[in-house]
Amino acid sequence: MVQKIIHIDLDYFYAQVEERDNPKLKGQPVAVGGSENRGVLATCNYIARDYGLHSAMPTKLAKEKCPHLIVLPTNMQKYKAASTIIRQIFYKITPIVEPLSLDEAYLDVTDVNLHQNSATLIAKEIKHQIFTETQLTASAGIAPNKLLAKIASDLNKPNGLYTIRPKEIDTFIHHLPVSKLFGVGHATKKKLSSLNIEYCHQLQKLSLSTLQAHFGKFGNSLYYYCRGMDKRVVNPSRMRKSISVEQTFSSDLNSLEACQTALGKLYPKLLTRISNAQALCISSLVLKITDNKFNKYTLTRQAHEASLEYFSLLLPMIITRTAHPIRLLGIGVQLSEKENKQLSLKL
Ligand code: TTP
Ligand code: CA
Repeated sequence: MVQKIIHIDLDYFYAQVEERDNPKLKGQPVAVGGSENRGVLATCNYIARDYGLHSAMPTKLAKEKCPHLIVLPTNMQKYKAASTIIRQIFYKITPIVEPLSLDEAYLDVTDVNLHQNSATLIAKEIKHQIFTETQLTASAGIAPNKLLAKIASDLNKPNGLYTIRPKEIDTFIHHLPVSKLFGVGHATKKKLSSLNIEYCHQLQKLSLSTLQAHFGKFGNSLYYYCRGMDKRVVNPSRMRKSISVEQTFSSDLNSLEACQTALGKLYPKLLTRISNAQALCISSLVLKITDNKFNKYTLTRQAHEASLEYFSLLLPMIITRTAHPIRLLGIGVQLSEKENKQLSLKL
Protein backbone atom coordinates (compact mmCIF):
# COMPACT_ATOMS: atom_id res chain seq x y z
CA MET A 1 0.00 0.00 0.00
CA VAL A 2 1.53 3.31 -1.11
CA GLN A 3 1.58 6.08 1.46
CA LYS A 4 0.57 9.64 0.65
CA ILE A 5 2.59 12.11 2.64
CA ILE A 6 2.39 15.89 2.61
CA HIS A 7 5.15 18.07 4.01
CA ILE A 8 4.10 21.67 4.67
CA ASP A 9 6.64 24.39 5.37
CA LEU A 10 5.80 28.08 5.76
CA ASP A 11 7.95 30.45 3.70
CA TYR A 12 10.51 32.69 5.50
CA PHE A 13 8.27 32.22 8.50
CA TYR A 14 9.28 34.80 11.14
CA ALA A 15 10.00 37.46 8.51
CA GLN A 16 6.77 36.75 6.63
CA VAL A 17 4.74 37.25 9.82
CA GLU A 18 6.48 40.60 10.33
CA GLU A 19 5.82 41.62 6.72
CA ARG A 20 2.16 40.69 7.05
CA ASP A 21 1.81 42.86 10.15
CA ASN A 22 3.60 45.86 8.66
CA PRO A 23 2.80 46.33 4.95
CA LYS A 24 5.48 49.06 4.73
CA LEU A 25 8.05 46.25 4.80
CA LYS A 26 6.79 44.76 1.50
CA GLY A 27 9.40 44.96 -1.25
CA GLN A 28 12.26 45.60 1.19
CA PRO A 29 14.95 43.22 2.43
CA VAL A 30 13.75 42.12 5.88
CA ALA A 31 15.34 39.89 8.50
CA VAL A 32 14.42 38.81 12.00
CA GLY A 33 17.16 38.25 14.53
CA GLY A 34 19.66 39.57 17.00
CA SER A 35 21.39 42.91 17.07
CA GLU A 36 24.53 43.81 15.14
CA ASN A 37 26.49 43.29 18.31
CA ARG A 38 27.07 39.49 18.21
CA GLY A 39 23.52 38.64 17.08
CA VAL A 40 22.58 36.31 14.21
CA LEU A 41 19.67 36.24 11.77
CA ALA A 42 16.87 33.83 12.63
CA THR A 43 15.67 34.18 9.06
CA CYS A 44 15.20 36.71 6.27
CA ASN A 45 12.83 37.24 3.35
CA TYR A 46 13.63 36.18 -0.22
CA ILE A 47 14.66 39.71 -1.26
CA ALA A 48 17.37 39.59 1.42
CA ARG A 49 18.35 36.07 0.29
CA ASP A 50 19.22 37.52 -3.11
CA TYR A 51 22.06 39.31 -1.31
CA GLY A 52 23.38 35.99 0.00
CA LEU A 53 21.80 36.36 3.43
CA HIS A 54 20.58 33.31 5.36
CA SER A 55 19.60 31.97 8.81
CA ALA A 56 22.36 31.94 11.44
CA MET A 57 24.42 34.56 9.56
CA PRO A 58 25.87 37.17 11.94
CA THR A 59 23.71 40.30 11.72
CA LYS A 60 26.84 42.43 11.33
CA LEU A 61 27.89 40.52 8.21
CA ALA A 62 24.33 40.62 6.85
CA LYS A 63 24.31 44.42 7.16
CA GLU A 64 27.63 44.59 5.32
CA LYS A 65 26.26 42.54 2.45
CA CYS A 66 22.93 44.36 2.39
CA PRO A 67 23.23 47.81 4.03
CA HIS A 68 19.53 48.68 3.67
CA LEU A 69 18.48 45.45 5.43
CA ILE A 70 15.72 45.95 8.01
CA VAL A 71 16.41 43.76 11.04
CA LEU A 72 13.52 43.22 13.43
CA PRO A 73 13.61 41.58 16.86
CA THR A 74 11.93 38.19 17.26
CA ASN A 75 8.39 38.14 18.51
CA MET A 76 7.79 34.51 19.42
CA GLN A 77 4.29 35.19 20.71
CA LYS A 78 3.15 36.13 17.21
CA TYR A 79 4.88 33.17 15.54
CA LYS A 80 3.37 30.74 18.05
CA ALA A 81 -0.10 32.22 17.49
CA ALA A 82 0.24 31.68 13.73
CA SER A 83 1.57 28.17 14.36
CA THR A 84 -1.45 27.27 16.49
CA ILE A 85 -3.86 28.28 13.70
CA ILE A 86 -1.86 26.34 11.12
CA ARG A 87 -1.84 23.19 13.26
CA GLN A 88 -5.60 23.42 13.73
CA ILE A 89 -5.95 23.41 9.93
CA PHE A 90 -3.82 20.25 9.75
CA TYR A 91 -5.86 18.47 12.41
CA LYS A 92 -9.07 19.23 10.54
CA ILE A 93 -7.64 17.18 7.65
CA THR A 94 -6.15 14.24 9.60
CA PRO A 95 -5.05 13.29 13.13
CA ILE A 96 -1.81 11.87 11.67
CA VAL A 97 0.23 15.08 11.94
CA GLU A 98 3.88 15.22 12.98
CA PRO A 99 4.95 18.79 13.69
CA LEU A 100 8.69 19.32 13.21
CA SER A 101 8.81 22.92 14.33
CA LEU A 102 6.47 25.90 14.56
CA ASP A 103 6.17 26.19 10.78
CA GLU A 104 6.69 22.66 9.51
CA ALA A 105 4.80 19.38 9.66
CA TYR A 106 4.26 16.04 7.97
CA LEU A 107 0.72 14.81 7.35
CA ASP A 108 -0.18 11.28 6.36
CA VAL A 109 -3.22 11.63 4.09
CA THR A 110 -3.22 8.06 2.75
CA ASP A 111 -6.72 7.46 4.07
CA VAL A 112 -8.18 10.95 3.83
CA ASN A 113 -11.41 10.93 1.84
CA LEU A 114 -11.26 14.44 0.45
CA HIS A 115 -10.81 15.55 -3.18
CA GLN A 116 -11.12 11.94 -4.40
CA ASN A 117 -8.12 11.15 -2.15
CA SER A 118 -5.80 13.33 -4.29
CA ALA A 119 -2.95 14.31 -1.95
CA THR A 120 -2.02 17.15 -4.31
CA LEU A 121 -5.50 18.66 -4.13
CA ILE A 122 -5.55 18.19 -0.35
CA ALA A 123 -2.21 20.04 -0.14
CA LYS A 124 -3.62 22.85 -2.30
CA GLU A 125 -6.57 23.13 0.03
CA ILE A 126 -4.28 23.25 3.09
CA LYS A 127 -2.23 26.04 1.49
CA HIS A 128 -5.41 27.90 0.65
CA GLN A 129 -6.79 27.56 4.19
CA ILE A 130 -3.49 28.69 5.71
CA PHE A 131 -3.54 31.78 3.50
CA THR A 132 -7.18 32.54 4.22
CA GLU A 133 -6.77 32.22 7.97
CA THR A 134 -3.28 33.70 8.47
CA GLN A 135 -2.45 35.61 5.24
CA LEU A 136 0.77 33.58 5.11
CA THR A 137 2.10 31.47 2.25
CA ALA A 138 3.38 27.94 2.67
CA SER A 139 5.13 25.47 0.39
CA ALA A 140 3.98 21.87 0.07
CA GLY A 141 5.71 18.67 -0.95
CA ILE A 142 3.63 15.62 -1.81
CA ALA A 143 5.24 12.19 -2.15
CA PRO A 144 4.95 8.51 -1.17
CA ASN A 145 7.26 9.00 1.84
CA LYS A 146 8.65 11.56 4.30
CA LEU A 147 12.07 11.76 2.70
CA LEU A 148 10.73 12.80 -0.70
CA ALA A 149 7.88 14.96 0.62
CA LYS A 150 10.35 17.16 2.51
CA ILE A 151 12.70 17.46 -0.45
CA ALA A 152 9.72 18.29 -2.70
CA SER A 153 8.43 21.10 -0.46
CA ASP A 154 11.74 22.89 -0.91
CA LEU A 155 11.73 22.76 -4.70
CA ASN A 156 9.36 25.58 -5.66
CA LYS A 157 9.71 27.80 -2.63
CA PRO A 158 8.24 30.30 -1.86
CA ASN A 159 4.51 29.54 -2.22
CA GLY A 160 5.41 26.31 -4.00
CA LEU A 161 3.82 22.93 -4.51
CA TYR A 162 5.59 19.90 -5.93
CA THR A 163 4.36 16.34 -6.26
CA ILE A 164 6.54 13.26 -6.73
CA ARG A 165 4.43 10.31 -7.89
CA PRO A 166 5.61 6.73 -7.24
CA LYS A 167 6.53 6.15 -10.88
CA GLU A 168 8.60 9.37 -10.95
CA ILE A 169 10.85 8.44 -8.02
CA ASP A 170 13.69 6.80 -9.99
CA THR A 171 14.07 9.73 -12.40
CA PHE A 172 13.73 12.27 -9.63
CA ILE A 173 16.33 10.71 -7.38
CA HIS A 174 18.88 10.05 -10.14
CA HIS A 175 20.32 13.58 -10.30
CA LEU A 176 19.47 14.65 -6.78
CA PRO A 177 22.55 15.94 -4.90
CA VAL A 178 23.31 13.70 -1.91
CA SER A 179 23.30 16.81 0.31
CA LYS A 180 19.49 16.93 -0.08
CA LEU A 181 19.07 13.57 1.68
CA PHE A 182 17.84 13.56 5.26
CA GLY A 183 20.72 13.37 7.72
CA VAL A 184 23.44 14.29 5.22
CA GLY A 185 25.13 17.25 6.83
CA HIS A 186 28.44 18.92 6.23
CA ALA A 187 30.58 16.04 7.53
CA THR A 188 28.83 13.26 5.56
CA LYS A 189 28.83 15.40 2.42
CA LYS A 190 32.57 15.92 2.77
CA LYS A 191 33.17 12.22 3.30
CA LEU A 192 31.04 11.36 0.27
CA SER A 193 32.79 13.91 -1.89
CA SER A 194 36.14 12.35 -0.93
CA LEU A 195 34.65 9.15 -2.43
CA ASN A 196 33.76 11.20 -5.56
CA ILE A 197 30.08 10.98 -4.80
CA GLU A 198 27.92 14.02 -5.36
CA TYR A 199 24.64 12.66 -6.75
CA CYS A 200 22.30 9.88 -5.67
CA HIS A 201 22.90 7.76 -8.78
CA GLN A 202 26.60 7.63 -7.81
CA LEU A 203 25.70 6.69 -4.24
CA GLN A 204 23.46 3.89 -5.54
CA LYS A 205 26.58 2.14 -6.85
CA LEU A 206 27.89 1.55 -3.32
CA SER A 207 26.85 -1.70 -1.69
CA LEU A 208 25.03 -1.83 1.63
CA SER A 209 28.11 -3.26 3.35
CA THR A 210 30.40 -0.54 1.94
CA LEU A 211 28.02 2.14 3.16
CA GLN A 212 27.80 0.51 6.58
CA ALA A 213 31.59 0.32 6.76
CA HIS A 214 31.89 4.05 6.03
CA PHE A 215 28.88 5.43 7.89
CA GLY A 216 27.89 2.80 10.48
CA LYS A 217 24.17 2.60 11.16
CA PHE A 218 23.45 5.66 9.02
CA GLY A 219 24.94 3.78 6.05
CA ASN A 220 21.87 1.57 6.14
CA SER A 221 19.53 4.59 5.84
CA LEU A 222 21.69 6.10 3.11
CA TYR A 223 21.37 2.92 1.07
CA TYR A 224 17.59 3.30 0.97
CA TYR A 225 17.42 7.11 0.86
CA CYS A 226 19.56 7.32 -2.30
CA ARG A 227 16.95 5.07 -3.95
CA GLY A 228 14.14 7.37 -2.82
CA MET A 229 12.99 4.80 -0.26
CA ASP A 230 12.08 5.67 3.34
CA LYS A 231 10.22 3.49 5.82
CA ARG A 232 9.77 6.17 8.49
CA VAL A 233 6.11 6.69 9.34
CA VAL A 234 4.44 9.96 10.25
CA ASN A 235 4.48 9.81 14.01
CA PRO A 236 1.72 11.93 15.53
CA SER A 237 2.82 11.42 19.11
CA ARG A 238 6.44 12.19 18.47
CA MET A 239 7.75 14.80 20.84
CA ARG A 240 11.29 15.99 20.66
CA LYS A 241 13.30 14.61 23.56
CA SER A 242 16.36 16.75 23.00
CA ILE A 243 17.75 19.60 20.96
CA SER A 244 21.44 20.00 20.30
CA VAL A 245 24.06 21.59 18.09
CA GLU A 246 27.61 20.48 17.50
CA GLN A 247 30.63 21.44 15.49
CA THR A 248 33.64 19.53 14.23
CA PHE A 249 36.56 21.92 14.00
CA SER A 250 38.89 22.16 11.03
CA SER A 251 41.78 22.30 13.48
CA ASP A 252 41.62 20.74 16.93
CA LEU A 253 41.08 22.96 19.98
CA ASN A 254 44.05 22.95 22.33
CA SER A 255 42.95 25.04 25.27
CA LEU A 256 39.99 25.66 27.52
CA GLU A 257 39.96 29.23 26.23
CA ALA A 258 39.55 28.02 22.63
CA CYS A 259 36.75 25.71 23.74
CA GLN A 260 35.01 28.59 25.58
CA THR A 261 35.17 30.71 22.42
CA ALA A 262 33.71 27.84 20.39
CA LEU A 263 31.00 27.39 23.02
CA GLY A 264 30.11 31.09 22.73
CA LYS A 265 29.55 30.62 19.00
CA LEU A 266 27.52 27.42 19.33
CA TYR A 267 25.24 28.75 22.05
CA PRO A 268 23.16 31.21 19.93
CA LYS A 269 22.55 28.41 17.43
CA LEU A 270 21.22 26.20 20.21
CA LEU A 271 18.95 29.01 21.40
CA THR A 272 17.39 29.56 17.98
CA ARG A 273 16.72 25.84 17.68
CA ILE A 274 15.15 25.75 21.12
CA SER A 275 12.90 28.72 20.41
CA ASN A 276 11.74 27.13 17.19
CA ALA A 277 10.87 23.81 18.85
CA GLN A 278 7.58 22.80 20.35
CA ALA A 279 7.12 24.22 23.81
CA LEU A 280 8.39 21.69 26.29
CA CYS A 281 10.36 21.99 29.52
CA ILE A 282 14.12 21.83 29.69
CA SER A 283 15.17 19.14 32.16
CA SER A 284 18.95 19.10 31.70
CA LEU A 285 21.92 20.50 29.84
CA VAL A 286 24.24 18.21 27.89
CA LEU A 287 27.80 18.80 26.75
CA LYS A 288 29.70 16.38 24.59
CA ILE A 289 33.19 16.31 23.19
CA THR A 290 35.19 14.07 20.90
CA ASP A 291 38.94 14.32 21.21
CA ASN A 292 41.35 13.84 18.35
CA LYS A 293 41.77 10.17 19.29
CA PHE A 294 38.00 9.81 18.76
CA ASN A 295 37.26 9.25 22.44
CA LYS A 296 33.79 10.55 23.21
CA TYR A 297 32.64 12.07 26.51
CA THR A 298 29.24 13.31 27.61
CA LEU A 299 28.28 15.37 30.63
CA THR A 300 24.65 15.86 31.70
CA ARG A 301 23.45 18.15 34.47
CA GLN A 302 19.92 18.93 35.62
CA ALA A 303 18.79 22.44 34.72
CA HIS A 304 15.56 24.18 33.92
CA GLU A 305 17.00 26.74 31.58
CA ALA A 306 19.72 26.96 28.97
CA SER A 307 22.25 29.58 29.97
CA LEU A 308 25.67 30.30 28.53
CA GLU A 309 26.96 30.81 32.08
CA TYR A 310 26.08 27.28 33.15
CA PHE A 311 27.47 25.72 29.95
CA SER A 312 30.71 27.69 30.50
CA LEU A 313 30.88 26.44 34.07
CA LEU A 314 30.43 22.82 32.99
CA LEU A 315 32.91 23.03 30.13
CA PRO A 316 36.12 22.60 32.20
CA MET A 317 34.56 19.55 33.89
CA ILE A 318 34.26 17.70 30.60
CA ILE A 319 37.42 19.05 28.97
CA THR A 320 39.59 17.76 31.81
CA ARG A 321 38.39 14.21 31.13
CA THR A 322 40.76 14.03 28.18
CA ALA A 323 44.41 14.91 27.78
CA HIS A 324 43.99 15.25 24.00
CA PRO A 325 42.92 18.21 21.85
CA ILE A 326 39.22 18.52 21.04
CA ARG A 327 37.91 17.90 17.53
CA LEU A 328 34.18 18.14 18.20
CA LEU A 329 32.13 20.11 20.71
CA GLY A 330 28.39 19.72 21.15
CA ILE A 331 25.87 21.32 23.47
CA GLY A 332 22.23 20.54 23.95
CA VAL A 333 19.23 20.34 26.20
CA GLN A 334 17.06 17.40 27.18
CA LEU A 335 13.37 18.09 27.26
CA SER A 336 10.86 16.65 29.67
CA GLU A 337 7.48 15.37 28.60
CA LYS A 338 5.53 18.00 30.49
CA GLU A 339 3.73 20.16 28.02
CA ASN A 340 2.18 23.61 28.24
CA LYS A 341 4.89 24.98 30.46
CA GLN A 342 6.87 27.91 29.22
CA LEU A 343 10.33 27.18 27.91
CA SER A 344 12.73 29.05 30.06
CA LEU A 345 15.35 30.84 28.01
CA LYS A 346 18.02 33.20 29.10
CA LEU A 347 18.75 35.31 26.06
P1 TTP B 1 12.94 27.43 8.31
O1 TTP B 1 11.70 26.73 7.90
O2 TTP B 1 14.23 26.67 8.27
O3 TTP B 1 13.17 28.73 7.42
P2 TTP B 1 12.15 29.85 6.97
O4 TTP B 1 10.72 29.47 7.22
O5 TTP B 1 12.56 31.15 7.57
O6 TTP B 1 12.45 29.93 5.42
P3 TTP B 1 12.07 28.89 4.26
O7 TTP B 1 11.34 27.75 4.89
O8 TTP B 1 11.23 29.68 3.31
O9 TTP B 1 13.37 28.50 3.66
O10 TTP B 1 12.77 27.95 9.78
C1 TTP B 1 11.54 28.41 10.29
C2 TTP B 1 11.77 29.52 11.29
O11 TTP B 1 12.62 29.07 12.33
C3 TTP B 1 12.46 30.73 10.71
O12 TTP B 1 11.54 31.64 10.10
C4 TTP B 1 13.17 31.30 11.88
C5 TTP B 1 13.49 30.10 12.77
N1 TTP B 1 14.91 29.70 12.62
C6 TTP B 1 15.82 30.23 13.52
O13 TTP B 1 15.44 30.97 14.44
N2 TTP B 1 17.14 29.91 13.35
C7 TTP B 1 17.60 29.11 12.35
O14 TTP B 1 18.83 28.87 12.25
C8 TTP B 1 16.65 28.57 11.44
C9 TTP B 1 17.11 27.66 10.31
C10 TTP B 1 15.33 28.89 11.62
CA1 CA C 1 9.94 27.42 6.71
